[in-house]
Amino acid sequence: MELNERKAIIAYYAVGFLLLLLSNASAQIRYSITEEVKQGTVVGNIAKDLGLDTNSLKERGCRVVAGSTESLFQVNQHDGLLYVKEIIDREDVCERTSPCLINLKTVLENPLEIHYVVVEVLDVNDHSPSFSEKEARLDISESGLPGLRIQLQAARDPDVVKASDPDENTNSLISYNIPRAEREDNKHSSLLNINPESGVIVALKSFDFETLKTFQFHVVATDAGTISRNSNVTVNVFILDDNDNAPVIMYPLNANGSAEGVEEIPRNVNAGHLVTKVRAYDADIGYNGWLLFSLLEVTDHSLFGLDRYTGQIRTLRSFTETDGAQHKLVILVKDNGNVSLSATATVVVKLVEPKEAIAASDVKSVLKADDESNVTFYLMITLGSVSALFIASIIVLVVMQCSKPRELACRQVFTRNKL
Ligand SMILES: [Ca+2]
Ligand SMILES: [Ca+2]
Ligand SMILES: [Ca+2]
Ligand SMILES: [Ca+2]
Repeated sequence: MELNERKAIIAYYAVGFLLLLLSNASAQIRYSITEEVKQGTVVGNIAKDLGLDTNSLKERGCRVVAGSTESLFQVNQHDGLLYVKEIIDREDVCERTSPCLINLKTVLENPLEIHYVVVEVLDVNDHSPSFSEKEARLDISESGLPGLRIQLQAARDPDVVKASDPDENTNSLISYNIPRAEREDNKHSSLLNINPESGVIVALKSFDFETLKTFQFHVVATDAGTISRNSNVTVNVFILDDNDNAPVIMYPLNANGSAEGVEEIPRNVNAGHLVTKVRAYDADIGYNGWLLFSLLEVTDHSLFGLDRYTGQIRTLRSFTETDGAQHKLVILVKDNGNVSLSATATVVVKLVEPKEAIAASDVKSVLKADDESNVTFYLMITLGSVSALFIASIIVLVVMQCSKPRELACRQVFTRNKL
């Protein structure tokens, strides 16, 4: 530090000390007011509390100053009352500091007189707890067990907690709850509990993605002010899929429910002949439900091929005399979950001689022809009945006309019939 600078600092403090000696500074006085009071609200009587002559206040230029900033208070030079110059927001002046103290100096001149005044601004519950977002997202894995704990975003309240006095209202002490009415109406939110102090949500049971994908509920944050304030957040819950379903074989499926089937094909089919298609279903989604097929067992690998995506089984070559008449294939169907689940299907392929195939085909044709002739027979009977009914209706009409007293009508009918 330069010598000149040191001299300047020493001179500054010396002048300050001299002014202090010259001035008549007294002990400080202390007032308190609540925030948000109207302009003009009286804080205290400075003249009375400091023992000043009210008649000389104006003459001596009595005023209050608050450091370098504009004072929020003003003194009346006629009666010495200190009053609020503008509305004070405690959260703006002191943020979360407690107590909130504003230091003022009451200054009088001729002779210079300085008095220190401290005004404490008391909190009122003028802020509701608030969540940073109006909506929150909660992802819950369907594999989450009951008792799963999920932390919800904390709500904030700019008012202060008066921890020094537990009996006093605590304007920013927040408690959380899920409204009772909502718990009664929304069966899904009744499956959740919330810790009132921490806001931690606890799942009372596990969820099943396959039956419930999403639901919504509200969390209310309430402060502990004498007249409490609250706000709420909408929580959108998304149940996340897990691989909790194994593939289910839809075909082949025999009468007792096992995934086994027999397929007969002529021995003379060419390579590429479609033997059958294994069909399977998985209730999960995405990779957890994406199925791949593979041959787990096959009597002859050169004979049959399996499409890993479609489950189609086709012949790979023509059959020869030496190929057996029956082939067993075991197909593995696997999903693509992280821990994959699987099922198996068994297909027995029987090779039948072309003659047998033709014979089987002939039997089918005969049955089909029989069916067709039966249909024709029933059609003829129906047509005959309709025609008979029509003729009978005409005869009845003629008889009715003849039975009328006017002969002319009868003659007319006969004449028309002759024509
Ligand atoms: Ca509050
Ligand atoms: Ca407040
Ligand atoms: Ca699942
Ligand atoms: Ca699955």
